[in-house]
This record gives sequence, structure tokens and C-alpha cells, in this order.
Amino acid sequence: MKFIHCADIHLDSPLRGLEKYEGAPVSEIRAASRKAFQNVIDLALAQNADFIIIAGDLFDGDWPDFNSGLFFISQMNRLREVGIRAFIVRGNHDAESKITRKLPFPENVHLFSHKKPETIIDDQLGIAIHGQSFSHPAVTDDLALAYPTRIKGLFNIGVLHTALTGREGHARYAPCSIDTLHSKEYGYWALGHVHQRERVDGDTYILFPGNLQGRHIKETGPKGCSLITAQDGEIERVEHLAQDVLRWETLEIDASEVANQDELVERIQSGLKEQLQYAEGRTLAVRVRLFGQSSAHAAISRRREHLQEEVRALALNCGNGDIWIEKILFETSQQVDVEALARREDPIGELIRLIRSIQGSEKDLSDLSETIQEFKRKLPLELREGKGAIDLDDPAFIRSILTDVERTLIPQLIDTSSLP
Ligand SMILES: [Mn+2]
Repeated sequence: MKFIHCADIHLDSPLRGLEKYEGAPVSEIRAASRKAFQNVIDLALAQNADFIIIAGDLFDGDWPDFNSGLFFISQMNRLREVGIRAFIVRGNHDAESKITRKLPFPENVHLFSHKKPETIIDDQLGIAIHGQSFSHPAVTDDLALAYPTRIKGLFNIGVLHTALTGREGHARYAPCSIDTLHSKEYGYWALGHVHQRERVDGDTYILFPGNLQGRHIKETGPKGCSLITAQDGEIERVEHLAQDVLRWETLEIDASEVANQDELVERIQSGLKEQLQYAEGRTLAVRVRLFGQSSAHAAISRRREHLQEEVRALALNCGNGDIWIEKILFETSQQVDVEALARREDPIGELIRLIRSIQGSEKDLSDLSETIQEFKRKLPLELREGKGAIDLDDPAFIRSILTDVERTLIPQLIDTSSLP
């Protein structure tokens, strides 16, 4: 038995202000979500899959007209012709209450109820698929709790749109614990909602395939679906297959290792070529970030605009039009000998010594923490939680921030070329 698990397709998701970017492949980006979905259907046909699962957020929101629905139906009909079924739950973006326009789906498509968990049994395949849709966008109940335990003698699959115990950058919808999922004793949990691909640890296969097509610079790298092969109630293989048509990447260039601008440009060029190879023929949208203390900093700062155009030209040349430079972040700083500066009898030297003395004093650190409490209240929640969170109550965190201050602020202060 073979099936495909995908999620978070966000079909026809609108572009966020891309038109204002110079040279953006707007029409390509606009068509990307449809093409990626078409790729999944092509894959199902080529692999002769038994069924496909869509674990929520198939649509990005209410249809502006019927075109999104019609496109989806045309793809489902391609599956129907060869007897491939599709099992779908609605997520927060395409919750029952959100989609006001409705069209009849072909008979091979099963949309799970939003009222309670539903189970579909296919005796021929020996499977039981359990699922429940979102009734409204902000579902905060644990939907998994009410899912039935496995039906013995069948391969059980749970389909659920969920944030699990919480995932950075994702609303905590339909939260549930991994223990609850384990307790159902299913063979596979097909999850959706989290756009980053993740195999959640455990004895069971609990998987977020990630979204199908990156939509902006925060969704970088390959995006796709999972192809699952099972035999006699056991999973044999789970493959992640990229289906995206346009890929977002960031290219990090450490300018501390380059002596001059030519070397910098060379680095960017080879970095772009490498990414292009990795993208296997896809169009690339790349953000370039230049960072580090560099002896080329003054030259880079002076010729920013020129460098920007040079990199765009480079992208056109080495990419045959397949690379679009979304943005270049200039974050280099001047090379400085901080130790020498620290000994100086001037405001800069005094500042460095002050930073270091605060770092060495528990009392100063806690005083500083007090002083910046106001700032803490203004921080958005996502910056205060999860990996890399900003914790202004932790003296060790403040100490590490002060090291960053020394590393980034001091070069800027003595850098006359960065003055307006
Ligand atoms: Mn979602």
C-alpha cells in the first residue's frame, strides 16, 4: 500500500506586497501553489498511490471567486479517473465557517466532519482513517482526545491539523500531547499546520510534512510531501519528496574572510551557483546577508548601491534568469581591535570598560534587567517564547547580549563611513 501525505497547501495564497520588489517573478510566484499541488497529483499518478491525505489548510481562506475550488476539483478528477481517493480535514485557514462558497467535490474525495471525529474504513486496503475538520479558525480544544482508539486488524491512520504542544511561529490551535496521540495506537499520524517539516519523536510515525510551497523568505529550503509505503500493517518506508516550484533561500556570506570587494563578489557568485544546483532547476528567490567584521567594510558601505546592482546582474548571468535576489542585507562592520580600544582614555574606551564591568557584576546585571523591564512588556509574544527566546530576567542572557553589543556597537561607533 502506498499513500501520499501533504498539508498546508494554501492554494492561491495571495502575495504579500511582492509587486513592489524590483524584478520579482510575480506571475511565477502567484502560480506556484497551484503548480506544486499539481506536482503532488502527478506524483500520486506516477506512483500509483492508493490514496492521498491532505491534513488541513488546503485553501488559504475564503475563495475570492470559484476559481480555486474549480482548480482543486479538476485535480481531484484526475485522481478519480484512476480510482485514487483523497481524505481531507479542514484547518484554521479553510475552516468550515470560513469558506462561504461551496462546490460539490467528486465522489473520490472525503472531507471529514467538523462536528466529531469520523472513521472511514477501506476493507480492501485494510485501513481505517480517522479525522476531524476545524469548524472555525481558532479551535483551542484538544480534538485528538475524542479520536477513537485503533480498530484491530486494520492499519490505522489519524489525520489532524494541530499545533501539538506548541510550535514557534504557529498559532496554538487544536493543541494536543504526543502521549494522547500514542494512546490511540495508530500506525501513522498525518499532521498539518506546522510549515516546517518535522518527524515528531516517538515509536509511532507522527509527521508534519511541512507546507508544499514556500510563500516568503521565512519559508526557506525544499518543500514538499511525504510518500508512505506500508505492508501488512507495518510502515516500510517514508520518503520526503520536494514538490515546490519556486524556492526561497538565504545566502549567508561571512565578509570577515574576504580581503576586498572582488573577493566578496566571488563568494556571492559561488554561493548562488551552489544553491542553484541544489534547487534542481527551480526558480530561486534568494536573500543575501553580508555580515562580519571585514577589512572590506568601508568599501562595501561606500558602494552599496553599485554592489547591489552587481549582485543582481551576477544572479541574472549565473542563473539564466532563474535566480531572483529578493534583498541584500548589509550587516558588515569595520574590523577593530577592541582590546586596544578598551585601553583608550576616551568615551569609547570607557564604554567598553563599562560593558565589561556590568558583565562581571551580578548586581549591575540585575539593575540593568530592572531598567529594561518596560522594553520587555513591549516585546511581542513570539520573541519571548521558544528557541532563541529573549529572556530579560535571565542575567546570563543579558551578559551574552552585552557581548553582542560590544561586538556590533563598537565597530559602528568608530565607523565614520556608516554615518549618514
Ligand atoms: Mn494551519
